[in-house]
Amino acid sequence: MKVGTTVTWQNGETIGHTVTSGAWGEVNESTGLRGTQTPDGRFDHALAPKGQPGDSFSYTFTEPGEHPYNCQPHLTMNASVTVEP
Ligand SMILES: [Cu+2]
Repeated sequence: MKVGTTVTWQNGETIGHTVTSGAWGEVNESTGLRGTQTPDGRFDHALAPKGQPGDSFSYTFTEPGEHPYNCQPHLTMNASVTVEP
């Protein structure tokens, strides 16, 4: 996706999650659990359970590059957004 694109995360589950920006790594190949996480403060939103206020979060990416993020309480929830110039 291009710079300036807004991404919306929508919680489709009845438990809370977070959308927390920052590098993560050392994922265990058998368990999927990440070994490191380094929040960078770009965004950190607690997603409420589905159907409750705050169950979605939007962020507009203004810088190209790879932007990793994770869910703080769930060590297998690791992802990234790639932004092209
Ligand atoms: Cu989660």
